[in-house]
Amino acid sequence: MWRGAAAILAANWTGSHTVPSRTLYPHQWSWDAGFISVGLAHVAPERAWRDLRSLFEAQWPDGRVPHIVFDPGVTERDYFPGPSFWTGNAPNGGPPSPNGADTASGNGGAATGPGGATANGNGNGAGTASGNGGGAASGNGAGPVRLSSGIVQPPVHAVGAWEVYRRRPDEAATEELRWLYPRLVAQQEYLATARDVGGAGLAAIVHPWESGLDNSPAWDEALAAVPAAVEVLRRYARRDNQVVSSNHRPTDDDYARYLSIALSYRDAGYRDADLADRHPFLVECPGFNALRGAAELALARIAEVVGADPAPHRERAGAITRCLAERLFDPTTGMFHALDVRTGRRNQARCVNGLLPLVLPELPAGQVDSLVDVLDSARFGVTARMPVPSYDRCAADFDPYRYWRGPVWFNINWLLRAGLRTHGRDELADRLRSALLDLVRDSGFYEYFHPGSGAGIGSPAFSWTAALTLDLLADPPD
Ligand code: 2M8
Repeated sequence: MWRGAAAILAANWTGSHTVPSRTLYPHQWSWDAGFISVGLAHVAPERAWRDLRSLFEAQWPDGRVPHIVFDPGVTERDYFPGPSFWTGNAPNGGPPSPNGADTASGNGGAATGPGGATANGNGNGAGTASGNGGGAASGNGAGPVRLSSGIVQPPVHAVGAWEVYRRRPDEAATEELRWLYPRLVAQQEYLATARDVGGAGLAAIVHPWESGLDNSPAWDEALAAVPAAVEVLRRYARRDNQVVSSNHRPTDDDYARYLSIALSYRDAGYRDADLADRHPFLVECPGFNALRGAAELALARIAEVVGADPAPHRERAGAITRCLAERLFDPTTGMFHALDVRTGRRNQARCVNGLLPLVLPELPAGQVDSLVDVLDSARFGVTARMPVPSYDRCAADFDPYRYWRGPVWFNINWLLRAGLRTHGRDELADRLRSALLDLVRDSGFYEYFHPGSGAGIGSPAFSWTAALTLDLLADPPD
């Protein structure tokens, strides 16, 4: 299994970064890169550092780390929505030309990023509206320009960087941490300020894609209020449905709304000022915010290595934990729920992101007990065979095939196992680890898995499944 997982990571390595999947996701994805680094730490730490550097070279001047950094060598046809959609450079707003990736650059001059990073951005610093929309161009001056999307994903990179460092804490790794630290801090700062739309200390996501759990039922209500950009979708061709079955992916209706939200953000220059007045989708996700907290704790450790003050990071982690505990926990369901900032309502669906606050060590003991009960109940139960599904098994609309609406995902389960260990629930954590390893042993390194049969779904050679398998194999129970 070890060799199989390492081979997938090697095959998905492009020379500067790892793609999630050659067939389905041929660019670099933000939170994938964080999980991938955790696995690369065991087999190729130099690639782990390069991967993280690649991503952060594309960081925007305002601190945001884009959810996709596009590979200029990949054509527009190989992934939708590609760079011309995000930059707004598709001719007349129509379908992108195959050469869009090559022509969509040149939006502006160099801007100085956080920590002295130089990014050839397009002036999308916080608060500046750029008529040309987003799609920051990355780079340190060397190599081709890499355009990006303008939205983010959960900040798991500090956790990844810390894992890579602690597996081999030599001078080269310390140097990498010195380079990354100010950039990771800027990423956190962006989320803590520009994205605190609700004003309570939690970051709001502006698109379901920012959660990483794209079509989770957690967004259904908020999404229903968004107009569907049916005409826009019609002008493009979805690529995902040509690669895997459309029953295993978000629906066209979902996509029409995803495009509508992305266009709204893009056409406002990816500005975050006044989001509450104009943006159609603003939701506080418990998973996203729990991972912000976990990032602060990893930053505290990194700060100690690079000679910075760890105390403010620990304080921020504590503050995020308190906000989550007060604002997103529902005692009637015993778990956390996403809050729609536009309506002030908490979504009632029981989704797996509502269990992720378990990664926070200072979560009140009563909430920890409650999450563990839900996790081990019939809704999410870790049976001897199966890890935790992405949605409540007892829900009427539980769908064992459709992406984040039922199937089992490796990255989420890896985080839940870490959370269980944080709270001393070792027996359950060990069961989860065994179930995850059984799954890949029987089915392969798939993107996601049927929560009943364990059959693999989506991409068959998926990077974070391979990476986190390596980590589980290297980390047996005490
Ligand atoms: C999926 O999301 C992308 C959009 O970002 C897509 O469906 O095209 C999600 O599973 C997300 O969490 C993941 O990071 C990405 C790449 O693996 O794919």
